[in-house]
Amino acid sequence: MSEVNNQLDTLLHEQRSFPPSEAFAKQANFNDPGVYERALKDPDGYWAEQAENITWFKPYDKVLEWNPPHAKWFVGGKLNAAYNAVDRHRQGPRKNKAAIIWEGEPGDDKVYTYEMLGREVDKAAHMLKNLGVKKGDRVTVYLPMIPELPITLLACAKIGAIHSVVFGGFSAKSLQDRILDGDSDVLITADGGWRRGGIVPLKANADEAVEGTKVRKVVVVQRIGEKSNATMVEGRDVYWHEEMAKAPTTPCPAEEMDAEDILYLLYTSGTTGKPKGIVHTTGGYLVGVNTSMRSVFDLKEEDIFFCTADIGWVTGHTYIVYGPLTAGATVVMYEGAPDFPERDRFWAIVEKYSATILYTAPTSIRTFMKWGPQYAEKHNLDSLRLLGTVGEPINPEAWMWYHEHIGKGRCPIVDTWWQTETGCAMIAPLPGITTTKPGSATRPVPGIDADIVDEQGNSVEPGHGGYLVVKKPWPSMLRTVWGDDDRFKRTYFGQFEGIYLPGDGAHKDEDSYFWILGRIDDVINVSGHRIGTMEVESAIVDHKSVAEAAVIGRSHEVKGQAITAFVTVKEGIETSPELVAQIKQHVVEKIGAMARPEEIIFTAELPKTRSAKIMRRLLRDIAEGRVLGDTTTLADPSVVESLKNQYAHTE
Ligand code: 6R9
Repeated sequence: MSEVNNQLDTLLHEQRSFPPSEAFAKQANFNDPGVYERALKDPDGYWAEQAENITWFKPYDKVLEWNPPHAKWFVGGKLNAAYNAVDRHRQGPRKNKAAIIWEGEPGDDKVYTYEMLGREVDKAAHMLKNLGVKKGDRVTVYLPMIPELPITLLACAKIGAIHSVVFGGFSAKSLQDRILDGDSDVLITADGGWRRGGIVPLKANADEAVEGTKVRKVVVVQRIGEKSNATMVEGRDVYWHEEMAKAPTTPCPAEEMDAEDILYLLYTSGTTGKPKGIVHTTGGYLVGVNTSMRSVFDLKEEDIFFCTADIGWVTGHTYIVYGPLTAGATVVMYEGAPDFPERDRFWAIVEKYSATILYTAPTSIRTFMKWGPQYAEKHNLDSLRLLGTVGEPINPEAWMWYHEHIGKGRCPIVDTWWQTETGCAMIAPLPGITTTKPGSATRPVPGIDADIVDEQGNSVEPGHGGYLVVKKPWPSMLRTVWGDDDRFKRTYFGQFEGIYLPGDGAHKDEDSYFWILGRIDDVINVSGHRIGTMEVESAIVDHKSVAEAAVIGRSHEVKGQAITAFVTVKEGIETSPELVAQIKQHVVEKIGAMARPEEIIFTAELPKTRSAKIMRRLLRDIAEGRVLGDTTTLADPSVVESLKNQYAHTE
């Protein structure tokens, strides 16, 4: 936990606190502090109450069946996620309300009302059926942030197919791994995506990825058109717009799904080289995400919710698609980069659509800080009333900057801790109740029994740190790892019996507030993206000149963490700046740009213990320029001296 202790000093000196304003508290959906106690005493009752906000085709018989570590929520209940996200709103006063306001990077935009969205989802659902997709089939989705992305997810949900979204920044190889693991035979992609005016070659990656898989149909959305050099493979590839034109325009009936039927898979990095397919089911997930819209985000009928995440990550699944839409909200979805064409793009979007809630990542806030407040000052941000952050710990300075320059001192900030595995926000303020402290995600939301414990699993006293754990099941929890239930049990429930271990370290302050300090496993959080050290190491070792590699995350001013790779080359290979560039590029090709090492340090040997374990802690100390800790277990202490000199050299 050396990582954890490093950050503690700064955090422990954080004294500022911000109680909710009277006006905000008065109008908040959740403003009775008694809700925590009630939910803790009777979690099933609390969740049953929340489940009333979801439309069930058939009511459930039982709230929870818990056979640790396997949970079944809303047992026997039948429902459909797309019906809840779209169709039920088409029947009432929200019919002509904006569901999705989409803005393309080049400046094009489009508004879908619930009725319009519903028609598109129906057509896409028919299209998938026409292509032979059936209930339970996995559909892999590799799309840019265009409306066809949420439409595809909802169309899958409508017919009971399981979507598996792969972030557009992932390489062909990563896409292929996920197609193979999910065993899917249909891929939805595009002829490219826009990013800072350039074209992301999604189709070329897709072509490479589907080789050697069972994929029989590739549906291609034309986003780029003429400028794209994507090619179509006869018999396998079809255009989205052509297939949609063939689909009937009649409503597509919503498949009646069991509460525990799988809604989606989403892959996330772990401590081994192989990503885990996190399994989310239908009933519990929808209840969880819908609840957090009303509690943590205080969602109101007239809100315009702008979440800057990509739907390729869980934040987009939950807070662009299923959360806002099941709640009948208007959500803003932006295709591109925050600095295209100028560094004020987010603020221009907030102003243009009068966004009321903004949800973004600490790494973005730190980038905006670096650019300076003048970009936000160019725009009228008066519409904003609530701000949120997610993805990594937010440092108090970034929190204060967000508070002052974006929230103008009047918007509460909800720092939301959660994971792909948890489905929705778990530790976060309720903005009408909780006094916030910059840098703290505050406390578990009602219905979530989280704690910080020591090695033995005992709750730590205020003023101490330990492992973050969740002691009771919750509706939107992962159900298993796709195809590997043992890994699910080992990874998440292996440490403490029946208790969920997220893999984060945390500190409890005198008020029992939680301060999340970051990963305690071999996962690096680069700009809010989880990257496994093993995945990067395998990619580096795969380069023909490399013998061995050790990868660590070091602290980075903007990205939170950056990847440093220590590399030994094969006999007879000369190290050179070209080789550095080659290895970095190799990682990009194997995994994706977000995994590109910040620096490569060549070394004759890696520091290892006498039992041949790489001493990553030492490497991290070297990379962060700290005085080295205990090196007595090191097999060859001279390795460290030479590494230290090397590192000083690269800076
Ligand atoms: C939603 C999401 C999960 C990991 C998680 C933790 C880090 C996320 C955080 C946070 C401190 C927050 N994390 N939110 N750390 N404060 N508010 O990001 O999911 O991509 O699965 O990442 O991100 O380390 O374990 P995911």
